[in-house]
Amino acid sequence: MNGNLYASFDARFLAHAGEPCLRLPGAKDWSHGELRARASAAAGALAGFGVRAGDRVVVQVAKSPECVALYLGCLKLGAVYVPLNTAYTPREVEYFLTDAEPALFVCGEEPHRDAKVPVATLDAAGGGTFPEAAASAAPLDEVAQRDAEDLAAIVYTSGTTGRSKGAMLSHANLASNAETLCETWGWRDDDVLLHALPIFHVHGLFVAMHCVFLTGTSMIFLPGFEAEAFAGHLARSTVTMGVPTFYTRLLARADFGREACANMRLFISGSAPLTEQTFHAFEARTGHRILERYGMSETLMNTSNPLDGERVAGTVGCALPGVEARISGADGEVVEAGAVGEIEVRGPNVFSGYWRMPGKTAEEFRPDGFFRTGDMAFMDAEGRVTIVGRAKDVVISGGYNVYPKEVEDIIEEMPAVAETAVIGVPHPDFGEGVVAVVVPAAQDVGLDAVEEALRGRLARFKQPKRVVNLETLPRNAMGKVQKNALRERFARLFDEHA
Ligand code: MLC
Ligand code: AMP
Repeated sequence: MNGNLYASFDARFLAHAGEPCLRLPGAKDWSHGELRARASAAAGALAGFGVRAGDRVVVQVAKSPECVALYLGCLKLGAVYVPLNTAYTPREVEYFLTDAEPALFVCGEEPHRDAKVPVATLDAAGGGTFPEAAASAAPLDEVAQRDAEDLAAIVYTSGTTGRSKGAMLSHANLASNAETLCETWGWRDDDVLLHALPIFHVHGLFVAMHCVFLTGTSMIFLPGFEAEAFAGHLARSTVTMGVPTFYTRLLARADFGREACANMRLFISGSAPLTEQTFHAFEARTGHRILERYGMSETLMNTSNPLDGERVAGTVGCALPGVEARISGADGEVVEAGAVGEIEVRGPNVFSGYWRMPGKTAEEFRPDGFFRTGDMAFMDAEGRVTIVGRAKDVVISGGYNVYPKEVEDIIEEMPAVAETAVIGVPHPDFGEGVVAVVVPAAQDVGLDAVEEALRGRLARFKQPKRVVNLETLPRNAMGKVQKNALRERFARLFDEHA
């Protein structure tokens, strides 16, 4: 048996060859057969660039059907796919290239730097040296033989120390999670997924697309999320997946309601907390109870509210079939039902470790194989999980993780700044908004000056949306900055936009 995830997709692509797979508004649809042919061509092109099974391919390109073919081509060839957020600056990308040591870097345009790594391009319109190579290379017909435990992808997640860690995901991790989700969410033969998420994170790349590939169904494939267009496409869709910002932006439209959702059977939310307020407002407006699930790059999906049973607002549901979840106290002992602790998970979905970081990997796993998520939660007697906060210092803005340490390190290089604490506070659009609390060296420091210091060094979504000046930062007896006190104090900073 071939453990290559692509082998499962290949069977569905063949079986549904004549049916649409990627529905592309304004352009010709790609059938399953066409996607299969494009994946083989991409695999052939990768081989032509010298990529072999086990090699990493770092990809930082705009969302396009050609990028989907590139991802599938990597799998087919047995290479390891390493997606990067398109918002990352060249300075940020440099780190990933050094760390991943890829055989090929596929990017939107030729980078202005000494290429230490072979480069190919793939632009937003599907042009570039990679598709050119794919058009002329001999397609790869064979699906590379892979062990299920072999690496399929490395997904970078930032670390609380500021250094990004590559979560190593195997074919087995991806396959087991995809199968479980299709089952849990009752994927139907006639389902049409509305896909507006980016495809450089696990949510859009694996959770959403794999449900389609594993069932031979189709998706309306949008380049990004724009509320009006999205609402329009719901009429031809049955399922969608989004971050909570999708739902708050839909609700902000007075013309959005039951009529737009008449064809829909399921709205799924994840990557950030869905507030009870949004859950109830969405139900009142559309009649749909959003199904919230919980996961992360390292573990793929862990828990889900039920398809048929009660979906409880503010909870992320129970552990998925085959996944074990438990709540542990600071001492590492499992706590009783209802008590808050760190959520730990174990199962075929859980990654094998961080790329070339055995020390970090060992720190995050318990001796019995449970992975420490860094999320604080409680579980009721039925196993239903409610996330209440995070043990890790991370802000989640519009579904993107921002690690304060990374932002603080650069702001503190500013001569005008004595010290800073970067926090996340409630934001009506992004759920949490990044705020820099700054102790100025002399005169107050403005947002402009901070933006100037961060320009080109940090992705825009990580940059503070507000800067607040304080004479001192609150500290505890140990000298540690009390971010909770700051979060409380500035909790209403973005209120005026509500
Ligand atoms: C964009 N901007 C953001 C932002 N997204 N700022 C903070 N947080 C964000 N998430 C900024 C841009 O830098 C720009 O700033 C301005 O907002 C407008 O940019 P845009 O590109 O027009 O934004 P928009 O398309 O409206 O994007 C918002 C969004 C997008 C919510 C649609 O962020 C998004 O698609 N988020 C999904 C993230 C996701 O897929 N997460 C899954 C991670 S996996 P300026 O100032 O330059 O104009 C995971 C595991 C799991 O978490 O469980 O799923
Ligand atoms: P990432 O590292 O980008 O994969 O983000 C994973 C993190 O997103 C998790 O550790 C959680 O903190 C958060 N997350 C994902 N889904 C949910 C959810 N439904 N509710 C609350 N937080 C979530």
